[in-house]
Amino acid sequence: MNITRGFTGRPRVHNPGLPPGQYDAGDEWPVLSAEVTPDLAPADWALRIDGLVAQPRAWTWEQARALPASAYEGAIHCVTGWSKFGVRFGGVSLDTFWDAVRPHGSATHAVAYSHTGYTANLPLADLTGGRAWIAWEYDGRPLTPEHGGPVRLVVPHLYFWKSVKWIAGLRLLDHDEPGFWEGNGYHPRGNPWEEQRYSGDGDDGHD
Ligand SMILES: Nc1nc2c(c(=O)[nH]1)N[C@H]1C(S)=C(S)[C@@H](COP(=O)(O)O)O[C@H]1N2
Ligand SMILES: [Mo]
Repeated sequence: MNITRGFTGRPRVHNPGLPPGQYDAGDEWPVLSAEVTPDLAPADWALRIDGLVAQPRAWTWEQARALPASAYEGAIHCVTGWSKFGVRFGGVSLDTFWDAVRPHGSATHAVAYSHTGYTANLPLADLTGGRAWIAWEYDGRPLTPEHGGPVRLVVPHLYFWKSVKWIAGLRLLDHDEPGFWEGNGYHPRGNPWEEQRYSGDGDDGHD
């Protein structure tokens, strides 16, 4: 064992679930919001999916809650450095919504947008295959407003800035269009395992 005198941080235990350059936030769940937390009641919430789809449509809270339940259990990774393990988000898989709207073959990317105006761009491939959720529960409880309640997007295999809080909709496009952070120098894809923090980091933005 290697002990460094004067080192006051938490013990460094090798954790294979920790992407490069990240630390384990433990029980902490920091709040990161670029905007003021909106006062959004479930009755005022709706999700709209449009753009390059066969059947654009919107879901109210009641309609979304009636869809088959799906949960994510695992880790989340914020680009500022913290990762959090053993989180549990409950909601509906985005695949269920794609089945309803039927994306065109030409759709390659999505812009996810918040009721506040915050946006994030994502390759459509990162939002399919059981890797993305529309979530309203955390640890079996309603998602709190500061963490995106009543409903947020959860895309845990990418940096958490992609997981838009107070999600209002997804628009499918045939090209990539930078969102809020991506337009401010962050990476278009944001894969934590490739350390794609800033534009130009890591590989070309594909798997
Ligand atoms: N609407 C909205 N969604 C957002 C953000 C934001 O500022 N506004 N911040 C992003 C960032 S950088 C992170 S790390 C996570 C933080 O979620 P949390 O506050 O629940 O930890 O939300 C993401 N989604
Ligand atoms: Mo973040």
